[in-house]
Amino acid sequence: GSSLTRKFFSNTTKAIVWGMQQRAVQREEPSVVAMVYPFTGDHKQKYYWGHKEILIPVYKKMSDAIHKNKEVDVLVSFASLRSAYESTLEVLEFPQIRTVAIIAEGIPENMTRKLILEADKKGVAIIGPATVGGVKPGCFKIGNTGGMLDNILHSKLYRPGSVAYVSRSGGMSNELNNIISKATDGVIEGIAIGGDRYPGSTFMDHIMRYQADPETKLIVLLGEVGGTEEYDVCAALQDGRITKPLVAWCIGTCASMFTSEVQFGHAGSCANSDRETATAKNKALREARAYVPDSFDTLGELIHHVYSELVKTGRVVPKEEVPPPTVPMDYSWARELGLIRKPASFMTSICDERGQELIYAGMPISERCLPSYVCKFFEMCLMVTADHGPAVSGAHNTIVCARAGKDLVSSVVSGLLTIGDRFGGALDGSARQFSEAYDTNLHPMEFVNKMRKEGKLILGIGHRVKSINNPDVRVKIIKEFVLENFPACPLLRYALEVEKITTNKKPNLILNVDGVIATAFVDMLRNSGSFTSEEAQEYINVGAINSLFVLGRSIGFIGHYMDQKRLKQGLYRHPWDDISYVIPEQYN
Ligand code: Q5B
Repeated sequence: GSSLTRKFFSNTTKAIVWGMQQRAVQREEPSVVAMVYPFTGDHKQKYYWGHKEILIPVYKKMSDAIHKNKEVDVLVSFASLRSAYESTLEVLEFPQIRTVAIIAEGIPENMTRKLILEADKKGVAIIGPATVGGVKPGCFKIGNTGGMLDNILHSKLYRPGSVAYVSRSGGMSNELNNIISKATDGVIEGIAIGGDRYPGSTFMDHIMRYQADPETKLIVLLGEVGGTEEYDVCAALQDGRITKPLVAWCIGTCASMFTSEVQFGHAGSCANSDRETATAKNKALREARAYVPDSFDTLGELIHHVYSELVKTGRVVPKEEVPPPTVPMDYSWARELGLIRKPASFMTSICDERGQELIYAGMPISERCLPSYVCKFFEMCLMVTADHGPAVSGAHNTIVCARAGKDLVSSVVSGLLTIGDRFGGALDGSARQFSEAYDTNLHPMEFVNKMRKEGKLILGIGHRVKSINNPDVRVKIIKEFVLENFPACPLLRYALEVEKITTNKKPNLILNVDGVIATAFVDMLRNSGSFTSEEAQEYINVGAINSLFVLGRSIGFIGHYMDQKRLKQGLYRHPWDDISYVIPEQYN
């Protein structure tokens, strides 16, 4: 109602914020003393206060927030358009709250009107809905009004000036902050009443507050196409309720250039009659002795002109310029502006997920970077290494672990821990041994003898159950594919020569699945043309080849885990008759 001529904000204003709007709190603190967020229990949230961080209580219930903070009389509501109606009605039940700012856009008009009616009955001022709110420099800032800190400093919103404004649009209120700070000694208060057809408080509500405030010397009104509220201002100018100089402009004059009716961004910004056009309202304001520029472009000049006259005639004593407070800049914002840098703690070169498409090693995932025979080779390796039955060390561990009631990750990890030079996972060692021998031109026989002399096993040779009489089909599949498809495979051929010698000694000393994959992998790295020789060597050194076995076998372990759970297998205990108890004789 128009009787709300009291000051809404002072430098002791305390407010509650409804909703988890981090930014709205960060810069208003300590005027924000509590938050309401019905979706979590009572807790505390950290917010910046200058260089420090402070804790602000968050309440689940509005009643708790209000009762525990008796000094609060403002509520800034970031409730969504769905919950704003209910939560505002709730807050109106508490006489302690005198001003409510509703940020949400899109609240149904019938609900807004009910809210306005209820608020009027209780003498509560509503700012919004569909607004960024407002600002009273040196006292209070609603929500995100004024923009980022650099903008607040630029528009001198850290200290009061002499000019008060009211606008509909929040975006345009930022422009007014800028214009007024350049044309005058700055803003003393600015409110954006919001773009809905039925705003909770009107231009006149705020203009009459500014009229009543002795510190406000000049009033700026930024109206817009749609509605007839500006005519109330004309009437007040004409009947002497407004005596302070008022500079006014209604935006949307371009609407007349369109042949059809134009709906601008706000729900209320559409002229339903000639009277509601921006041109008609500007004319009426001018006739009612408001200062009206020829266009928005000259609004700043006119404000400056009127302000200068006030200074000249002594009605305004420009406020003394105070140095802006030092406010630390947010780290993320400073980084975005390129003002600071810091050495990164992590480096990565394989994956960049920040853009729309995932990039692997500089290559969008939709593009294939390796020759198709290489991709096929990888696929085959993963298939043949995925599982080799429940009896092998890794699967056995996974099964025992699963049967001990452990979870998937624990059981799989238990299996993975067996991977190494003995039970599969001898690939890196195998690649190293074979390539070193081949690169130093050792004859396969010399290599076998050398290893024997050194008492070392040849990694990639030998199998517990497979032999030349019981060939390992996995090895056969990979071997045939590589011999047929790789441009060159000298290391695999070398390993096959070694196999001829070892199987001559013992039929189970075959080139095993690790050996065939390891030597083929080195051939791929060296001969596919996709890697430099340095890169190829580096992959061998960093253990890239074992990763194929680890990756493939993880699939098998997952399978064994699931299988055991599905078969409802109970705790495993190894049978006594399968354990040879070697007890020292004196204890028998
Ligand atoms: N001898 C694999 O041995 C096994 C020799 C060797 C020279 C060798 C053994 C070995 C190297 C490691 C390796 C990965 C332990 C295998 C795989 C995955 C799997 C598993 C599955 C799956 C088997 C008997 C005689 C001794 C030894 C000599 C043995 N290996 N000489 N170089 N590499 N290989 N691991 O049968 O004179 O009698 O004292 O460690 O590549 O297995 O399915 O089960 O998918 O899960 O236990 O397929 O070869 O033979 O140790 O009793 O030795 O042969 O010096 O000579 P065995 P041992 P001597 S990929």
